[in-house]
Amino acid sequence: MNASAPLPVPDYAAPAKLKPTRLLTPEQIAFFNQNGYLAVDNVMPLDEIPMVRKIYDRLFNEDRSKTEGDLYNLTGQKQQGKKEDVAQILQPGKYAPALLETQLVANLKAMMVQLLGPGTHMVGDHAINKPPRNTAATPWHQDEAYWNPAKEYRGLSIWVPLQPATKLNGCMYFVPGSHNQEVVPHQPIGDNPLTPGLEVVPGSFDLSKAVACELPAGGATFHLERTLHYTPRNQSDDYRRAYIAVGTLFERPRATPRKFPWQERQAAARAAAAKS
Ligand SMILES: O=C(O)CCC(=O)C(=O)O
Repeated sequence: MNASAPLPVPDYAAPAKLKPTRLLTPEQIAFFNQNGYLAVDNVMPLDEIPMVRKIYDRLFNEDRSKTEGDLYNLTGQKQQGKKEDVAQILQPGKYAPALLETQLVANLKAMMVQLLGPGTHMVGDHAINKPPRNTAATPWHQDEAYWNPAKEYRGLSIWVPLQPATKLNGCMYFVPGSHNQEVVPHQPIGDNPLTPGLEVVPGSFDLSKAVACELPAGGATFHLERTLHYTPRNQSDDYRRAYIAVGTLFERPRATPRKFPWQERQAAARAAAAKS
């Protein structure tokens, strides 16, 4: 393979070679179905955390020249030579296939099936890394606001912190029951269409019932495609690392078309910036 050829996307859906060592309880599954989210204290062997962290940190540092094409500043415009305030790598498994061979991923694949049913498979992963004392939260959003408005989905994300996740360093917050809503109006973060991230238009949803999910390292939160969620900025002196696995039961054309004007604004702004 030529050194600059794009790396192939791994077969995320491939059955795990390892048998799951942890599964969800019927009570946890019932909680997820009712609330649209779930927090679990431990989804992986604790002795695997240092290895996963090492791979993770390498992707954002030593291997940055390889991951650059999939590395974004989620909450702002990427600037040459400037570190991201909220750094995101799409498909880290493409750059570090060893991640997909871990007991962690084997466990998450089994848990996805428990939550959404047979046929559910992993479709991708991402990594969101908040540097110490960063200035940006990941604002309130629904994941489906990022996806194709011509399709309907049943999907979930599993968010795994590689150090304890707290209110201070940026744990996940959810609005219980918000998975039952339609996709609410979103806009690019800060209303800047060159920002890749999205936020709920301020005032368009009642966030007063939000709950924080603090977790030990190697725990996880689970949420559906419409569950409203957010993480605050990292006020600690360490990185706040999260590995995220995405699973799908189905994605199919919608009977009624919809438009996500926020995506159209972003596409138009990106095209104009590429021309100038
Ligand atoms: O890690 C974060 O800051 C946000 C994570 C998130 O939005 C997600 O996993 O869907």
